[in-house]
Amino acid sequence: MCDNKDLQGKRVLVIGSGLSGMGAVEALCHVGAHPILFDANNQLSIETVKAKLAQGTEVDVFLGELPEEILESVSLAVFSPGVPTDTEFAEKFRAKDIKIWGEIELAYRLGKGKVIGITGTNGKTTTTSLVGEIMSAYCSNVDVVGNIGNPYTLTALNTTEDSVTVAEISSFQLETTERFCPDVSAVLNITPDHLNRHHTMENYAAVKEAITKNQTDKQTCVLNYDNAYTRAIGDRCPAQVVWFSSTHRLTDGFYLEGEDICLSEDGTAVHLMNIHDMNLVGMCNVENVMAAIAVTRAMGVPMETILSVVREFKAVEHRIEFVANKRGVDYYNDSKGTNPDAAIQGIKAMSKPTVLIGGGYDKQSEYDEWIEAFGDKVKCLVLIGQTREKIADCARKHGVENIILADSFEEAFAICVKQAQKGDAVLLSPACASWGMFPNYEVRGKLFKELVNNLEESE
Ligand code: UMA
Repeated sequence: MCDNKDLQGKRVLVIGSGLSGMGAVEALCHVGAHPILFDANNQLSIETVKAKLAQGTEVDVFLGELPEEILESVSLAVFSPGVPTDTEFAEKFRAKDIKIWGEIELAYRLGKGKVIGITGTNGKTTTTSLVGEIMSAYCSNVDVVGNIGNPYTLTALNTTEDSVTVAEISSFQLETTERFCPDVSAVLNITPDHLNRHHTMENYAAVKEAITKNQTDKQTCVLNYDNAYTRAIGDRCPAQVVWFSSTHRLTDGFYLEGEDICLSEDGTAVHLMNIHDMNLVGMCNVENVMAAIAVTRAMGVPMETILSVVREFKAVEHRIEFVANKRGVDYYNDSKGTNPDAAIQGIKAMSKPTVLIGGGYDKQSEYDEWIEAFGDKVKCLVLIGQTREKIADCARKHGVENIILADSFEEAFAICVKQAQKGDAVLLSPACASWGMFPNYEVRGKLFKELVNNLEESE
């Protein structure tokens, strides 16, 4: 995998000074390349950007406009995930035959050992964390990296032949892969998301499929049998496919029968575990668990080890996370419900009348299916952000009457507290990204939890 020598002495342009870009700069310095860092945000200062790097990291920083002559001196650019690849800016690189890699391609080429790559519209973080915990119970030297918030480039250089890297990979990150080839890949589901970046579902699904494009029949790809897009990948996939399904009794693969997760292979079906033995709620999590079992089994982990970790595993932060019961009301943080499909899982997991906070950054999603999933569970819909009017119109069309628009997150929360009565639930599951109001969904979720925890027990 390793072409460190190819990078030695090379000038490499890194675009974006966020988590991913900083990881790329550090890794490039370690292998003796000369990174140049560019960020389009002219509000940043060179000093603050440099201060984010480890001491001794040598890098030239350019902000705002990229000087044209830089393109003459580089043959490789590393784009951060948030930088689109179908723009005039990216075209300039292709016109000059400058290769465009991203975090995943760079780190993969620098790393050693086994690699697991997990993608999908929803469930990536939960599945990646669970796979990480199962692998850690089986072997040492496990790194959990990627979209989960830990740049792959920061761990790749410390890996050895015995290492296992578990990477959560977004569609943004897959756009810039070239040779990336995980030993085990998984595509959990593909539903509409990020259409402002990928434009069509076909483009989006094709980018997700890239996770398996370089695999061979000695490697494994875990796919969801219930999703039309992931099922179609099975027809073209170069790897051995392992299926999972929560709606079909498969003759070959992992499936749900009543409340039991089962495995059928070579004509024999075995019961693995009851879904009530896990500490996670919602059908989405049953699917995530089946995918994680399939992935880790393909990595050779004994089933007893896998199941004992699954039984102990708790929900990841911001994913249908129970925060507290205050004044008889249950508060749930599903800030990671950043698209309608994820938010459908959030509302489906509620069993009480619910006051729901929705809205945020506009990714040009459609909200009908999400609102249809409310049934008669949502007693009040509190809307925030850029999409609040669009969602309100859609909700009215579907007969939702109690809709309140708020100007800030704090105001939305105060409305929820007023609207919720003893025995109700308040759910933050916005169906939208947080951008525009927050830097990311974590900050939004943490603010929600802080507001809940600051509530007095009694009025
Ligand atoms: N920038 C430019 N030009 C552009 C766009 C951005 O210079 O055209 C600059 C911005 O000014 C900013 C920097 O790039 O300074 C931000 O880069 P980024 O948006 O790629 O964010 P990072 O901090 O590098 O974090 C990225 C991922 N972010 C996105 O995909 C938007 C993180 O995923 C990921 O954890 C991290 O790399 C490490 O891999 C977050 C995310 O929101 C969690 N992911 C999306 C999702 O899950 O839906 C895909």
